[in-house]
Amino acid sequence: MSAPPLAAARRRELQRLAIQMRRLVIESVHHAGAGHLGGPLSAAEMLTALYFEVMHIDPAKPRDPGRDRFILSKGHCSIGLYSILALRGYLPVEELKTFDAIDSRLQGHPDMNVLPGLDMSTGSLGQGLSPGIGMALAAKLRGHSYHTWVMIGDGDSQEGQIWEAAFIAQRYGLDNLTVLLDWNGLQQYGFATDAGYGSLARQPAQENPVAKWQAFGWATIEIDGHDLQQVLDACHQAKTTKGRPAIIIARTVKGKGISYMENDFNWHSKPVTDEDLRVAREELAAQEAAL
Ligand SMILES: Cc1ncc(C[n+]2csc(CCOP(=O)(O)OP(=O)(O)O)c2C)c(N)n1
Ligand SMILES: [Mg+2]
Repeated sequence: MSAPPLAAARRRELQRLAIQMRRLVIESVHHAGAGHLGGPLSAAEMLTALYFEVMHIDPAKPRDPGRDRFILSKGHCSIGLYSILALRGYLPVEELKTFDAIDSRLQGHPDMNVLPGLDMSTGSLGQGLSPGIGMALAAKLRGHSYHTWVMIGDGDSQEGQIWEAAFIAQRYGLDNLTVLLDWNGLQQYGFATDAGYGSLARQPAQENPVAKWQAFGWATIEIDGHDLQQVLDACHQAKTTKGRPAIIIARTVKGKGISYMENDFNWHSKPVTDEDLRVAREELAAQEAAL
């Protein structure tokens, strides 16, 4: 089942927000002198859709018991989440300049104890889905109608804990839980496909996730994770799936939006030079002008 089609003006507005988010990510990492880039950039449309269109949330009431929950299991992409939270009004955009500084609320990995609006602290890969299951199960047991959304990475889901969680979520029929897999095909490093490594060659971050999640009893929805309408349709379909949890398997490009970062694992995490920033701003401005 599809979501109502976006009006053209609204689609442009959301696309502009995704571009703004990308700009904030790069500016913040440039300012901090360190940080992750590729993963936040591949998640831009999904985070924009969730925070501006899909989730039932109110930035003025970040602890409202009825709010939808969001967990960024790939917690190293925190600056993407902080940027979208800032655009949505949870924190001042100016505060992004404190990213990764000592005593900042915006640590390299999300800390729910210091920043209202975060539903879980994450950063050690593989651990975000388990608390999501707790939240979804609690909603069922207490008769709450909120929905729980968890974003995982393909490298993140190489961790065994994800699969223990996947198994238990279908066991409890958690149809109030949706996972978004940012399937960008890369984790921290690239692949040595042959180069003499033989059986020790690094494998792609996650192969054939559709069959794997189906085997674990989940409803699967495959999309282009950079197409906002597809993201919205998938969220709608996931939310209306009954009797089992759903996963949105979103094909994405790591580093999406900045030509020299796309599909290059070197930009997983890297300082941004003044020249890098200049080129990135220019490219994003051109994308914005073309909307
Ligand atoms: C348990 C654990 N092992 C290793 C790391 C270091 N690490 C940080 S990000 C990352 C790769 C994550 O890849 P993926 O989930 O695909 O993220 P994305 O491509 O979206 O950035 C690794 C290995 C970690 N944070 N936690
Ligand atoms: Mg990845």
